[in-house]
Amino acid sequence: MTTRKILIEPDPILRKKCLPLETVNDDTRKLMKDMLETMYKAPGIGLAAIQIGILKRVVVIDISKEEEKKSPLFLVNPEITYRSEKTSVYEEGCLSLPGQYAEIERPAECRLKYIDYDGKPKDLKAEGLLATCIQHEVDHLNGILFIDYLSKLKKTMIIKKLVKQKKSLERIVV
Ligand code: K1U
Ligand code: ZN
Repeated sequence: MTTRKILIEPDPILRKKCLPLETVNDDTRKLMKDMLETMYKAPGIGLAAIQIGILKRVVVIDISKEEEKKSPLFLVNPEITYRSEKTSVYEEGCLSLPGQYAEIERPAECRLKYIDYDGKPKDLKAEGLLATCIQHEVDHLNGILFIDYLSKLKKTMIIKKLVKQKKSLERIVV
């Protein structure tokens, strides 16, 4: 398994729309294993392929706690088929927006259709953090970041901070 570099906003690739996969083969499984390793190392609870520069509709998620057994979910071509009227608010983070967090309101429950690691079609009902994480990751596949739900002022401030962070890191590395 290989860990991959995670793209940071403002990177134009993060704003692209990802394409569905036609089949799940060994290359797809290698990609999903690399994504999982990259996510665990970050650390994070989710990762979309677009965040490592691959414009395919592939997501990995693991919301298990450190003391619990790992419980990864591999989602190919995930499609949200139901969103509840009831909403919930979570403080979200994003591996492409390091150090930035904001409370985001989303449907509290959702239902998802996807293809699993073995290429089998699956259906999943989710609530709580899992529902939030699924919606955050499916947004990535459509070029959407959680900052897009904030006011223009808050969004601009976050992007400015990230640009500044990137410049100071480049100064250290050079
Ligand atoms: O998609 C991503 O950028 C990953 C993101 C997923 C996410 C977090 C919170 C709400 C919705 C979606 C993250 O994993 S950010 C890091 C994080 O949440 C975390 C890190 C270490 C331990 C526990 C959580
Ligand atoms: Zn994210």
